[in-house]
Amino acid sequence: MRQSLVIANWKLNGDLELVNFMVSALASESYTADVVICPPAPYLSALQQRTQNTELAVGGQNCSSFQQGAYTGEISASMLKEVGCEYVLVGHSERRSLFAEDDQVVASKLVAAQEAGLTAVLCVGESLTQREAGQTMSVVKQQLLSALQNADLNRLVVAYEPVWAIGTGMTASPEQAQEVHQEIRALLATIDAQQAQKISLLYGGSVKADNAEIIFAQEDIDGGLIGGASLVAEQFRAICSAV
Ligand code: G2H
Repeated sequence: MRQSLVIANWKLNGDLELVNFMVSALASESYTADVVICPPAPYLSALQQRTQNTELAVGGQNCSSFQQGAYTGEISASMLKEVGCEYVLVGHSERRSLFAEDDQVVASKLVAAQEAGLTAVLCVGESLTQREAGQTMSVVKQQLLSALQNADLNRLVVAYEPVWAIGTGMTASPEQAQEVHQEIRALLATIDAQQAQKISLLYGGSVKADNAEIIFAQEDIDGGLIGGASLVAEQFRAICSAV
């Protein structure tokens, strides 16, 4: 049986007040799923302190592919680990499109994350143009396999996030999402058939309290990567309980 997982991706949102508020709002309940919060990096330590003695875990939204050195503005995976992170997102579409992260950069960040002892949450997904051109599976395959060349499948979560569904209010139908998740699991099985059955696969893209349950009910979907709705306590609590 796979571990279900819900990850909050706050992106460039939130403050110390939200850290305190969300921990109080979430920690009072218990969930079947593991629940992870990825705030902006300056709030990681505060979040780690507030979540001690709770079941909530902490994750980073990004890490450097470098371990240390003259790389102004970068944050290494081992630094994330030291301040209490267990997870880090790698290859989110906003990093790919807005910060020019290509498959090679994503692959090196993923290795850096795993070498530091973090579980890498690899994000993959096609644009609307690519979906309409019938390229969904080839894009996902390219992003997935290029990122996993030197990866440890024991420290891996994969999030399928169709770019056209991110923050747009458009969600993939449960069938569309399941089709791609099934394909991702089949691709993982070409690397390691046994481990592929154990890797948690998440769906992301405009997941809300009212669509979470039907998406999470799909056979190969083990939870979600949640953006906008993770900033609203009642929404996110309901999503965590929908797994
Ligand atoms: C996709 C998702 C979180 P949202 O980026 O990673 O954001 O739920 O706002 O679409």
